[in-house]
Amino acid sequence: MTDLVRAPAPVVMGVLNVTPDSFSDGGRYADLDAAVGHGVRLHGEGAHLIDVGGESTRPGAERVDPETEAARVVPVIRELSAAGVPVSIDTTRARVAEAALTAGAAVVNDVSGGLADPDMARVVRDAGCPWVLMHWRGHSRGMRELAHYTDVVTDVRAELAQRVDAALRAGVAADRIVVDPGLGFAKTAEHNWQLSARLPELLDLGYPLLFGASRKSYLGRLLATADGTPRPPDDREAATVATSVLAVAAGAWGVRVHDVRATVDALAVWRATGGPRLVAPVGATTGSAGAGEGRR
Ligand code: PMM
Repeated sequence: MTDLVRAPAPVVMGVLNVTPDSFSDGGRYADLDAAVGHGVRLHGEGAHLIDVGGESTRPGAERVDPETEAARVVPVIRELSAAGVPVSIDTTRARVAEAALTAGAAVVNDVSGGLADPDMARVVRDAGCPWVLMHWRGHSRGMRELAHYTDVVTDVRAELAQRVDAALRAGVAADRIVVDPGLGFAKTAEHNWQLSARLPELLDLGYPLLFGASRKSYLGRLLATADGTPRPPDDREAATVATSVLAVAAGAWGVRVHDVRATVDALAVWRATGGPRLVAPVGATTGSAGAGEGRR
């Protein structure tokens, strides 16, 4: 698993939320068999990693206690690992990460980039596992109020660089670090489009970059009906696939998606075309059609 960070091909991370309330798949995989079955299916469809989460991070979500979170994810991770399915644990809590790693998880995906729990760096360092540091400004309940930037790309880049420095200072190896712009986390739709359009500025940090746009509400707003009704999460797949291909073509290391098959198929087309890379014109900004006051 350790070479996953250096994988030459784009890494596809399949989302498995073992929560009652995630915005897209909440409640669907709360039962152990359903969760394990879905994880095995996503792996069979080509996901390199199954990202198991036990706490919803949708805007406004209430927190769950660590025991509940661990009780949701640990049995699923144990079974998936026993079935040979590589797993990442999507948590901001060191205790939950530790329990997940013991159960067989190979990667820690921390949407707080190490900010939420000061003990996370120690857990990751001791495990020697890859650590996804996502850009984050605060827990879901209050993150809408935190979506203020001078220039979102410059600010996210600087804040991610701080998280990387903190991880390195804590003894985490540089080749274990993956960064993530955190689409939808304290970001308006316009912020998400800016980050998507200017990924090379984030890639310039020098770390592999994970891109998580799948089914997020800014895509629903982009595809809204004439009267402004957002496209529902399950019907944002074609847009999600487009984000995956564009992100990988811009140089992203990997994508985090709900519908693995669609993205794997699209990336097969990209690869067969020779893996063309987008080169952003200097000073390019976004065409933010449909972007409004959305989150994610
Ligand atoms: N988004 C969500 C949860 N975890 N992890 C990373 N690294 N990047 C993301 O963008 C991200 C994440 C929220 O989406 P979900 O509710 O569909 O899991």
